[in-house]
Amino acid sequence: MERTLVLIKPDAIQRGLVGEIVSRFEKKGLKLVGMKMMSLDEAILKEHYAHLADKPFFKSLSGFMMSSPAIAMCWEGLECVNAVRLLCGITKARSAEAGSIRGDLAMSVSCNVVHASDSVENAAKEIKRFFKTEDLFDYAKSEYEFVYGEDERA
Ligand code: DAT
Ligand code: MG
Repeated sequence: MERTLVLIKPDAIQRGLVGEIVSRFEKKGLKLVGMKMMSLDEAILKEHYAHLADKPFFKSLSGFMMSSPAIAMCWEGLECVNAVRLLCGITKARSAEAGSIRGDLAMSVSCNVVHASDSVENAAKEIKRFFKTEDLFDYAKSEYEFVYGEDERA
């Protein structure tokens, strides 16, 4: 099964949306394998948003991400990198599809409540960036019998 990294951004914590966001992933049938609240610093944000380092909004983006704590989560499931991106919706929240997390809970491009890894390759790098191996948990999830067909569980 794949794993992906999700960040609950400072705006979501300030707005009291943590439970709502976690619940979306739980209800989908994904397995939570790691979770921690943390203050992000410039070093981790430079790495995490390296693809945006030369953008004019980079400074305000990192300022926003450091404005209060964030919550890092690792979710597991079949092809879950793509499934989680779909659950989150597109970057510009006010244009994101209704039903998605950003589409339902946010209006902004920058304050868009969540981050999710955009590829299997980046998910592996991002999980390592935010979690030590011992902070990730392997356990059986009893509901898998009803979340997946037999062939999908193999
Ligand atoms: P996503 O978070 O949907 O993967 P991204 O990787 O392109 O989008 O950008 C990372 C974050 O940077 C995004 O969630 C919000 C911020 N951002 C992106 N484009 C922006 C813009 N034009 N103005 C302000 N913030 C922006
Ligand atoms: Mg991205």
